[in-house]
Amino acid sequence: MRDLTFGIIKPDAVAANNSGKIIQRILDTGFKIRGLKLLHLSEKQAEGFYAVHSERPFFRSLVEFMISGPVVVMALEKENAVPEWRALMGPTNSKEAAPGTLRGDFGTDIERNATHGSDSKENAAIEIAYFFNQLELV
Ligand code: FUP
Repeated sequence: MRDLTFGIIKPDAVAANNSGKIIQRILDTGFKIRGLKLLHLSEKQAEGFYAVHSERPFFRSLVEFMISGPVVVMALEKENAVPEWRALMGPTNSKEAAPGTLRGDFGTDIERNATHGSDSKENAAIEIAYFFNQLELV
């Protein structure tokens, strides 16, 4: 069954001109792009998106990073989209991510890790709805 997941190309990867390479990898891995846009998040948007982490020590720094430049937000469709997208990204910490994964190839550390991906179908639906309305999904 084909599912949707939500992804972000984060400010580090956009600033390094890696968006195109990352989108090509996404397509080459068999995802269909159902929604795509370039945004510069406001502080409020970033805080809301990461609200679940608001009590964590890294929250402020994460929000500052996420608003430091434009991001690309994406709704991605594939069979088992949530685990497939997380596998393509690799582990959260880019220092531990293998070459061939997006975080391994385009990220730097646990904060500047190039991409975001939903961790469940339920959160994918919430995160897609946070950034896209129905008319923006093909
Ligand atoms: P993931 O689901 O792989 O994005 O990872 P988490 O939900 O654990 O973390 C959410 C975001 O917080 C990650 F993108 C990276 C960031 N983070 C830090 O900046 N520092 C930490 O110590 C842990 C996570």
